[in-house]
Amino acid sequence: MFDKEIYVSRREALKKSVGSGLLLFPGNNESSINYVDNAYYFRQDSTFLYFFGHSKPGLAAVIDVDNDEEIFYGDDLTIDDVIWTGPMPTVNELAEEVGVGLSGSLSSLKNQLSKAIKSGRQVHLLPPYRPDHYIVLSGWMDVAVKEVDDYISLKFIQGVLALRSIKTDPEIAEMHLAADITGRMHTTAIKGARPGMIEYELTGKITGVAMSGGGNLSFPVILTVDGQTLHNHYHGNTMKEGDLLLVDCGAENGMGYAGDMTRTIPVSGRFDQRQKEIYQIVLSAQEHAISMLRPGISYAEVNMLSLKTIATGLNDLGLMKGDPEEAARLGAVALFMPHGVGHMIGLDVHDMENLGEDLVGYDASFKRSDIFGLRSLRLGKRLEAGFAVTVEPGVYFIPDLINKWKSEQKFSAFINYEQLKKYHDFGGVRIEDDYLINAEGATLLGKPVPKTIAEIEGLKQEK
Ligand SMILES: [Mn+2]
Repeated sequence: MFDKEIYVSRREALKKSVGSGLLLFPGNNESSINYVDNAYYFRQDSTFLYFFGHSKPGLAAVIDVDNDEEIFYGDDLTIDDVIWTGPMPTVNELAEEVGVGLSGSLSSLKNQLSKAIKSGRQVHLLPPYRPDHYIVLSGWMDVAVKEVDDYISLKFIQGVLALRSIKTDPEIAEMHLAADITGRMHTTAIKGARPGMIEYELTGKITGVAMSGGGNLSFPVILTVDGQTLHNHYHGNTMKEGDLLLVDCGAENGMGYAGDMTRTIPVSGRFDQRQKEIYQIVLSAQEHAISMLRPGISYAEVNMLSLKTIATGLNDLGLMKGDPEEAARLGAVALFMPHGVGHMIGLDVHDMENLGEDLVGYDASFKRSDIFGLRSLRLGKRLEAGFAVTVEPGVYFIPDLINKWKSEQKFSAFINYEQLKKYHDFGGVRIEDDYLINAEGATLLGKPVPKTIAEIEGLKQEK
């Protein structure tokens, strides 16, 4: 955990920005896999972690802004619990560790909340994202499940967003650690991939690297020879000579901060000519995007210039034609890159998306596009110093999408469907790194991981 004072000052700032009412922070509970006592890996709610530090199930907290009170809730273990779990600090001790003066049981939380609601006081909630949150909140607040959403508070959301968007020095140090573990997952994958191996064998190895860093995966591993399928979680293919392997994975470290990186590598150790050409286009798009990172630039603009770089490269190969800028703006490049160039990252791999993707990524000056491809950009607003973002352009050849667009002759002024026939079996390339925006530009999070064609081929030759 961070120093107590960090949690205290975060809560002080939040109280000032919300101004009145009761702020409710439900921690996460255990979640069962196939019977009650067999639970998934426990992950604390990120906002609870941010303001109250403790990563244990069965906790909650309230900030009563009107009376300037903070109360930490949970049930102390009984001797029956201790037999199974070992001794644990009391709820009062947990509260003290993060500078909270008051503590109580979960039944006293229920009393406090239902009383507050009956007397007409304002209770602020963040949007629940697990089904059990609704049941728990309905019980605590003594309102119907379908009424829980009525308590979601834009003021609370915006207060949390404003604080968590700007990464402070102690958080940046954690993010470097998370990116370093993530980098080790990638060097393991680059060195380990070889013809004859099944995707799950390598997935298991890099999952082990994440866990050996003291935390866990920050999201389920994407490791596939079918890189054209964007969120491919199937790991049953055998890698073959000539295949490209797309690996998009990340670790979260012991403090819960996430890394998220992608490398695309030749299974056999050498890119062929066609792979080199596409890879180089994606790399140029990423390098171009990185060179633009600085406070004040909008991520929508960074996205647009990445698409333009891709269109220029594909024009040179004869796969696209026409003006690259127009191709990017109108949405023609979405055939090859149907996702956005990146997203915020922090305690969540898509940071704070539980608070609302548009609230995190857009604001009054930047509205989400409704054009296919451009609308998938998760972050469009202006960057600020302290933002942590991913930069992840890609080029994919998705046969079903190509066939559909071709049959409609969609964007036929920009796309050379005849030439594209030769690329249906290509797969996809994505390259992704994490950057922190600072006053002058941006800093890479974590140590650099081989990325150029020469670096990746070089690392694959090492024994
Ligand atoms: Mn990502």
